[in-house]
Amino acid sequence: MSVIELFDTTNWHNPLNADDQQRAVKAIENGKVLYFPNLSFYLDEAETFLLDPQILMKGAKNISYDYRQPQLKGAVCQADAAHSLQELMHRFFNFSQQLVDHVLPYYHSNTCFARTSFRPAEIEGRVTSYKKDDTRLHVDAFPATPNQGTRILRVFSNVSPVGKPRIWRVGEPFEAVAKRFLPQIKKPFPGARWALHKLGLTKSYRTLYDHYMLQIHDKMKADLTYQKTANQEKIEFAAESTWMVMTDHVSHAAMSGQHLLEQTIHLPISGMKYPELSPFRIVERLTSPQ
Ligand SMILES: O=C(O)CCC(=O)C(=O)O
Ligand SMILES: [Fe+2]
Repeated sequence: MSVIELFDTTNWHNPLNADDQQRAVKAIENGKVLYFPNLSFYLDEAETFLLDPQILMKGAKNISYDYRQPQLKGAVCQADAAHSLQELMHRFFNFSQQLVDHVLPYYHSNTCFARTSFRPAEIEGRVTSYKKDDTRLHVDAFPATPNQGTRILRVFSNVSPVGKPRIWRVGEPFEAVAKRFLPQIKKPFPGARWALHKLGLTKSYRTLYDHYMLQIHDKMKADLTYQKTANQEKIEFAAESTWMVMTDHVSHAAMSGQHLLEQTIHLPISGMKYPELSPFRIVERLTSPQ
Protein backbone atom coordinates (compact mmCIF):
# COMPACT_ATOMS: atom_id res chain seq x y z
CA MET A 1 0.00 0.00 0.00
CA SER A 2 1.45 3.33 -1.03
CA VAL A 3 1.82 6.30 1.26
CA ILE A 4 0.60 8.51 -1.59
CA GLU A 5 -3.00 9.70 -1.74
CA LEU A 6 -3.62 11.16 -5.19
CA PHE A 7 -5.78 14.14 -6.10
CA ASP A 8 -6.20 15.18 -9.72
CA THR A 9 -7.32 18.75 -9.05
CA THR A 10 -5.68 21.45 -11.16
CA ASN A 11 -6.74 24.52 -9.21
CA TRP A 12 -6.77 25.79 -5.66
CA HIS A 13 -9.56 28.35 -6.04
CA ASN A 14 -12.43 25.91 -5.52
CA PRO A 15 -13.16 23.46 -2.72
CA LEU A 16 -12.68 19.75 -3.38
CA ASN A 17 -15.93 17.81 -3.50
CA ALA A 18 -17.18 16.50 -0.14
CA ASP A 19 -15.95 12.93 -0.77
CA ASP A 20 -12.45 14.10 -1.61
CA GLN A 21 -12.39 16.36 1.46
CA GLN A 22 -13.21 13.33 3.65
CA ARG A 23 -10.60 11.26 1.85
CA ALA A 24 -8.01 14.03 2.37
CA VAL A 25 -8.49 14.49 6.11
CA LYS A 26 -8.54 10.75 6.74
CA ALA A 27 -5.43 10.17 4.66
CA ILE A 28 -3.34 13.02 6.04
CA GLU A 29 -4.14 12.11 9.67
CA ASN A 30 -3.23 8.50 8.93
CA GLY A 31 0.23 9.59 7.82
CA LYS A 32 -0.20 9.72 4.06
CA VAL A 33 1.15 12.26 1.61
CA LEU A 34 -1.56 14.14 -0.29
CA TYR A 35 -0.15 14.47 -3.79
CA PHE A 36 -1.45 16.92 -6.41
CA PRO A 37 0.60 16.13 -9.53
CA ASN A 38 -1.41 18.57 -11.68
CA LEU A 39 -1.49 21.49 -9.28
CA SER A 40 1.24 24.03 -9.95
CA PHE A 41 2.38 27.19 -8.29
CA TYR A 42 3.74 29.37 -11.08
CA LEU A 43 6.43 31.97 -11.07
CA ASP A 44 6.15 34.96 -13.38
CA GLU A 45 8.71 35.23 -16.15
CA ALA A 46 10.17 38.28 -14.39
CA GLU A 47 10.68 36.28 -11.19
CA THR A 48 12.82 33.49 -12.62
CA PHE A 49 16.07 35.31 -11.78
CA LEU A 50 15.23 34.65 -8.11
CA LEU A 51 15.83 30.93 -8.68
CA ASP A 52 19.60 31.45 -8.67
CA PRO A 53 20.93 29.77 -5.48
CA GLN A 54 23.43 32.65 -5.11
CA ILE A 55 20.57 34.46 -3.43
CA LEU A 56 21.06 32.24 -0.36
CA MET A 57 23.15 33.55 2.49
CA LYS A 58 26.31 31.47 2.97
CA GLY A 59 25.55 28.36 5.00
CA ALA A 60 21.75 28.84 4.82
CA LYS A 61 19.65 26.09 3.25
CA ASN A 62 16.57 28.21 2.84
CA ILE A 63 15.19 31.70 2.84
CA SER A 64 12.34 32.17 5.25
CA TYR A 65 9.53 34.66 5.26
CA ASP A 66 7.07 35.46 8.00
CA TYR A 67 3.89 37.11 6.70
CA ARG A 68 3.11 38.41 10.22
CA GLN A 69 6.19 40.66 10.29
CA PRO A 70 7.04 40.81 6.62
CA GLN A 71 10.74 40.21 6.34
CA LEU A 72 13.09 37.72 4.74
CA LYS A 73 15.79 35.74 6.54
CA GLY A 74 18.66 34.01 4.80
CA ALA A 75 18.73 36.07 1.59
CA VAL A 76 21.59 38.14 0.16
CA CYS A 77 20.37 40.36 -2.65
CA GLN A 78 19.62 43.93 -3.70
CA ALA A 79 16.56 45.62 -2.25
CA ASP A 80 14.50 45.24 -5.44
CA ALA A 81 15.24 41.49 -5.65
CA ALA A 82 14.35 41.14 -1.97
CA HIS A 83 11.11 42.95 -2.65
CA SER A 84 10.24 40.61 -5.55
CA LEU A 85 11.12 37.54 -3.50
CA GLN A 86 8.98 38.74 -0.63
CA GLU A 87 6.07 39.18 -3.02
CA LEU A 88 6.60 35.74 -4.48
CA MET A 89 6.71 34.14 -1.05
CA HIS A 90 3.65 36.02 0.07
CA ARG A 91 1.82 34.71 -2.98
CA PHE A 92 2.84 31.17 -2.02
CA PHE A 93 1.53 31.79 1.50
CA ASN A 94 -1.82 32.86 -0.04
CA PHE A 95 -1.81 29.85 -2.36
CA SER A 96 -1.21 27.49 0.61
CA GLN A 97 -3.90 29.17 2.66
CA GLN A 98 -6.50 28.72 -0.07
CA LEU A 99 -5.38 25.19 -0.78
CA VAL A 100 -5.60 24.10 2.87
CA ASP A 101 -9.03 25.69 3.14
CA HIS A 102 -10.26 23.89 0.05
CA VAL A 103 -8.69 20.51 0.70
CA LEU A 104 -8.96 20.35 4.50
CA PRO A 105 -11.82 22.71 5.44
CA TYR A 106 -12.28 20.74 8.67
CA TYR A 107 -9.19 22.56 9.99
CA HIS A 108 -10.34 26.02 8.99
CA SER A 109 -10.78 27.71 12.37
CA ASN A 110 -7.80 26.00 14.02
CA THR A 111 -4.88 26.44 11.65
CA CYS A 112 -2.05 28.77 12.51
CA PHE A 113 0.10 29.69 9.51
CA ALA A 114 3.79 30.01 10.35
CA ARG A 115 6.88 30.49 8.16
CA THR A 116 7.09 30.22 4.41
CA SER A 117 10.38 28.92 3.01
CA PHE A 118 12.12 29.04 -0.34
CA ARG A 119 14.78 26.39 -1.01
CA PRO A 120 16.72 27.22 -4.18
CA ALA A 121 19.76 24.97 -3.55
CA GLU A 122 20.30 21.41 -4.82
CA ILE A 123 19.93 18.97 -1.91
CA GLU A 124 22.11 16.18 -3.24
CA GLY A 125 25.70 16.40 -2.03
CA ARG A 126 25.08 19.10 0.56
CA VAL A 127 27.32 18.69 3.59
CA THR A 128 25.81 19.14 7.08
CA SER A 129 25.97 17.61 10.53
CA TYR A 130 23.97 14.39 10.77
CA LYS A 131 21.27 16.05 12.88
CA LYS A 132 20.65 18.64 10.18
CA ASP A 133 20.92 16.13 7.35
CA ASP A 134 17.45 15.87 5.83
CA THR A 135 18.62 13.22 3.37
CA ARG A 136 18.29 10.84 6.35
CA LEU A 137 14.85 9.53 7.28
CA HIS A 138 13.38 11.53 10.16
CA VAL A 139 10.22 12.94 11.67
CA ASP A 140 10.33 16.70 12.21
CA ALA A 141 11.23 17.92 15.70
CA PHE A 142 13.24 21.07 16.32
CA PRO A 143 15.56 21.71 19.29
CA ALA A 144 14.83 25.43 19.76
CA THR A 145 11.13 25.43 18.94
CA PRO A 146 9.28 22.77 20.93
CA ASN A 147 5.71 22.45 19.65
CA GLN A 148 4.27 20.63 22.67
CA GLY A 149 2.20 18.28 20.54
CA THR A 150 0.82 20.76 18.02
CA ARG A 151 0.84 19.21 14.54
CA ILE A 152 3.22 20.29 11.77
CA LEU A 153 1.41 20.40 8.43
CA ARG A 154 3.45 21.39 5.39
CA VAL A 155 2.54 22.39 1.84
CA PHE A 156 5.28 21.93 -0.76
CA SER A 157 5.48 23.01 -4.42
CA ASN A 158 8.26 21.92 -6.71
CA VAL A 159 9.01 25.02 -8.81
CA SER A 160 11.91 23.60 -10.80
CA PRO A 161 12.14 25.54 -14.09
CA VAL A 162 13.92 22.62 -15.81
CA GLY A 163 11.57 19.76 -15.01
CA LYS A 164 13.63 18.31 -12.16
CA PRO A 165 11.66 16.10 -9.76
CA ARG A 166 12.13 16.26 -6.00
CA ILE A 167 13.00 12.80 -4.76
CA TRP A 168 11.99 11.71 -1.27
CA ARG A 169 12.12 8.50 0.68
CA VAL A 170 9.14 7.90 2.95
CA GLY A 171 9.62 5.42 5.78
CA GLU A 172 7.47 3.22 8.00
CA PRO A 173 4.38 4.47 9.92
CA PHE A 174 4.99 6.61 13.02
CA GLU A 175 3.85 3.97 15.48
CA ALA A 176 6.47 1.53 14.15
CA VAL A 177 9.15 4.27 14.35
CA ALA A 178 8.15 5.14 17.92
CA LYS A 179 8.07 1.48 19.03
CA ARG A 180 11.54 1.01 17.66
CA PHE A 181 13.22 4.10 19.15
CA LEU A 182 11.34 4.90 22.39
CA PRO A 183 12.88 1.98 24.33
CA GLN A 184 16.36 3.49 23.66
CA ILE A 185 15.43 6.92 25.03
CA LYS A 186 16.19 7.96 28.59
CA LYS A 187 14.00 10.34 30.57
CA PRO A 188 15.43 13.89 30.59
CA PHE A 189 17.57 15.14 33.49
CA PRO A 190 15.42 16.81 36.14
CA GLY A 191 15.44 20.59 35.65
CA ALA A 192 17.27 20.51 32.31
CA ARG A 193 14.30 21.52 30.17
CA TRP A 194 13.31 24.24 32.63
CA ALA A 195 16.85 25.65 32.43
CA LEU A 196 16.83 25.58 28.59
CA HIS A 197 13.71 27.68 28.61
CA LYS A 198 14.92 30.10 31.29
CA LEU A 199 18.17 30.62 29.38
CA GLY A 200 16.23 31.39 26.21
CA LEU A 201 17.65 28.35 24.39
CA THR A 202 14.17 27.07 23.64
CA LYS A 203 11.36 29.39 22.55
CA SER A 204 8.88 27.59 24.78
CA TYR A 205 9.10 24.85 27.38
CA ARG A 206 10.37 21.53 26.01
CA THR A 207 7.70 19.12 27.24
CA LEU A 208 8.29 15.42 27.80
CA TYR A 209 6.66 14.85 24.40
CA ASP A 210 9.15 17.26 22.75
CA HIS A 211 12.00 15.47 24.50
CA TYR A 212 10.88 12.13 23.07
CA MET A 213 10.28 13.54 19.58
CA LEU A 214 13.67 15.24 19.42
CA GLN A 215 15.37 12.06 20.59
CA ILE A 216 13.45 9.98 18.02
CA HIS A 217 14.52 12.48 15.32
CA ASP A 218 18.19 12.32 16.36
CA LYS A 219 18.29 8.56 16.86
CA MET A 220 16.68 7.86 13.49
CA LYS A 221 19.24 10.04 11.74
CA ALA A 222 22.18 8.55 13.68
CA ASP A 223 21.27 4.94 12.87
CA LEU A 224 22.73 4.18 9.45
CA THR A 225 21.54 0.57 9.49
CA TYR A 226 18.01 1.79 10.14
CA GLN A 227 18.36 4.29 7.29
CA LYS A 228 19.15 1.44 4.90
CA THR A 229 16.95 -1.35 6.17
CA ALA A 230 13.76 0.37 7.37
CA ASN A 231 10.71 -0.21 5.19
CA GLN A 232 10.64 2.69 2.78
CA GLU A 233 9.30 3.92 -0.49
CA LYS A 234 10.94 6.24 -3.01
CA ILE A 235 8.71 9.04 -4.24
CA GLU A 236 9.26 11.41 -7.14
CA PHE A 237 7.42 14.68 -6.86
CA ALA A 238 7.35 16.03 -10.39
CA ALA A 239 8.30 19.58 -11.31
CA GLU A 240 5.23 21.84 -11.13
CA SER A 241 3.47 19.58 -8.62
CA THR A 242 2.26 20.18 -5.06
CA TRP A 243 1.98 17.94 -2.00
CA MET A 244 0.92 18.17 1.65
CA VAL A 245 2.14 16.13 4.57
CA MET A 246 2.25 16.16 8.36
CA THR A 247 6.00 16.02 8.80
CA ASP A 248 5.93 15.39 12.56
CA HIS A 249 4.28 12.05 11.78
CA VAL A 250 5.58 10.88 8.42
CA SER A 251 9.12 9.56 8.31
CA HIS A 252 10.71 11.34 5.34
CA ALA A 253 14.05 12.14 3.70
CA ALA A 254 14.68 14.56 0.82
CA MET A 255 17.29 12.97 -1.48
CA SER A 256 17.61 15.28 -4.46
CA GLY A 257 15.97 18.17 -6.23
CA GLN A 258 16.16 21.94 -6.31
CA HIS A 259 13.74 24.86 -6.19
CA LEU A 260 11.05 24.26 -3.65
CA LEU A 261 8.55 26.46 -1.88
CA GLU A 262 7.19 25.34 1.48
CA GLN A 263 4.60 26.64 3.92
CA THR A 264 4.41 25.45 7.54
CA ILE A 265 1.06 25.35 9.29
CA HIS A 266 0.43 24.42 12.92
CA LEU A 267 -2.69 22.63 14.02
CA PRO A 268 -3.61 21.84 17.62
CA ILE A 269 -4.50 18.21 18.32
CA SER A 270 -7.97 19.35 19.33
CA GLY A 271 -8.47 20.61 15.75
CA MET A 272 -7.84 17.15 14.26
CA LYS A 273 -10.63 14.90 13.11
CA TYR A 274 -8.95 11.79 14.53
CA PRO A 275 -6.82 13.10 17.44
CA GLU A 276 -5.99 9.57 18.60
CA LEU A 277 -3.81 9.24 15.47
CA SER A 278 -1.54 12.14 16.51
CA PRO A 279 2.09 11.42 17.41
CA PHE A 280 1.34 12.99 20.82
CA ARG A 281 -1.31 10.40 21.63
CA ILE A 282 0.80 7.58 20.23
CA VAL A 283 3.86 8.60 22.30
CA GLU A 284 1.64 9.04 25.37
CA ARG A 285 0.17 5.56 24.92
CA LEU A 286 3.54 3.91 24.33
CA THR A 287 5.27 5.62 27.26
CA SER A 288 2.58 5.30 29.91
CA PRO A 289 3.02 2.48 32.44
CA GLN A 290 0.99 -0.63 31.51
O1 LIG B 1 13.29 19.97 1.34
C1 LIG B 1 12.55 18.98 1.31
O2 LIG B 1 12.17 18.42 0.28
C2 LIG B 1 12.06 18.40 2.63
C3 LIG B 1 13.00 18.62 3.77
C4 LIG B 1 12.40 18.27 5.11
O3 LIG B 1 12.82 17.35 5.75
C5 LIG B 1 11.27 19.07 5.63
O4 LIG B 1 10.87 20.08 5.02
O5 LIG B 1 10.76 18.70 6.70
FE1 LIG C 1 11.80 17.16 7.67
